[in-house]
Amino acid sequence: MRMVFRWFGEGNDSVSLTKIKQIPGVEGIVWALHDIPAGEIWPLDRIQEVKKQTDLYGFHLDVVESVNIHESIKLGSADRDVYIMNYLETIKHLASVGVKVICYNFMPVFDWVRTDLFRSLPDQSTALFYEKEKVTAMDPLELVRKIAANPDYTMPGWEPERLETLKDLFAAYQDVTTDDLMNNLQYFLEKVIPICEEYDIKLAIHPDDPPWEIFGLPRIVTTQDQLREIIKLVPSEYNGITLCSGALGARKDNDIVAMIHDFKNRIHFAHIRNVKLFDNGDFIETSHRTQDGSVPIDQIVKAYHDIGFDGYVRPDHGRHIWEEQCRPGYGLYDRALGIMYLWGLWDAYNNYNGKDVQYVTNQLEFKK
Ligand code: CS2
Ligand code: MN
Repeated sequence: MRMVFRWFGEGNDSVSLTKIKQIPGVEGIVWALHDIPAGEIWPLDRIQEVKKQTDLYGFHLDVVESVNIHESIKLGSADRDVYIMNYLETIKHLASVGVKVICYNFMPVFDWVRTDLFRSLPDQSTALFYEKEKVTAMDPLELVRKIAANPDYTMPGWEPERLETLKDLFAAYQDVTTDDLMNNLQYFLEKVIPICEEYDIKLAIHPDDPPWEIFGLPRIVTTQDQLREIIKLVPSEYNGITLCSGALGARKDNDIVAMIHDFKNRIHFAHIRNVKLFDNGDFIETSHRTQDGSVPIDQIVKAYHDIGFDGYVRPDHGRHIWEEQCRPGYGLYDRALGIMYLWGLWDAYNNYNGKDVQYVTNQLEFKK
């Protein structure tokens, strides 16, 4: 596995590249131009600027997360081709700096949804929490009103400046079924995958988080069956998956180990993290360690090891520990601990024992 670490960019992340460089075995940065709205072309000079910054540290930029999909593409609206053309231009620009994998998602309206970004765990760390009942009971338009009245209620994706758009989007999705959404994904992939093949960039769809229907919006990336359907939409290895153990793991009936074996050649990016599930459907993110949550991280790493996985891996969300002030889920400490757990498992499965195995190491030659 090739370890990479998500970084939100200069001035946009509490974790510096210098700090990331000190985590053992990290070879690249997972990045994006977060200020470019979905559907717009990523300017070449902005991309090159990130390359310059990361080059200084010897990090590669092989993995982008995410080039977001414009809602018109997901909705199948009349203007979708404009945004697909823009997506193709962005792919070409990204190819020019050597990008190999683009992670994206096909969730209507929102990226991941949580009800509490800083829920306390018994050890006084905090983590992202999802209270099922709260979301089930929530009328999205009611929430729009609540946030408009008090921006403190904002959740990711519900930023006050987005509220008007949200209202329109809920209306637009009213009659969109899961079949429609799947067809719209197929339409998108049929246009984009040939360019991906030409420019040697693999697409990797991220599962829906949480992996079930929320706010009455259709969802198509929640189970092994749906993932199977998606990779069949366009039979090219460039049409692949970001297998996120945390997103998929929020469902008890998802067997991630089975998915790793099932989709092995199509997993271009692995997100590894743990979640603890409660009987009522709530879940909280935990440390990466198997025993702390409900997802068998040890077996997952073993499955990747068994298939000889040589793709990109990143720790996913972490808890907020040691009083770190950071973006929800994206602190340094717990993700770095997560990496060491993943390496610990991987190296143990490798049964290294002095054998000649190639390891990526950040350790520079020591100067005397
Ligand atoms: C999340 C998402 O679980 C995750 O990886 O942090 O924001 C993810 O980056 C996107 O859904 C991928 O498109
Ligand atoms: Mn993920």
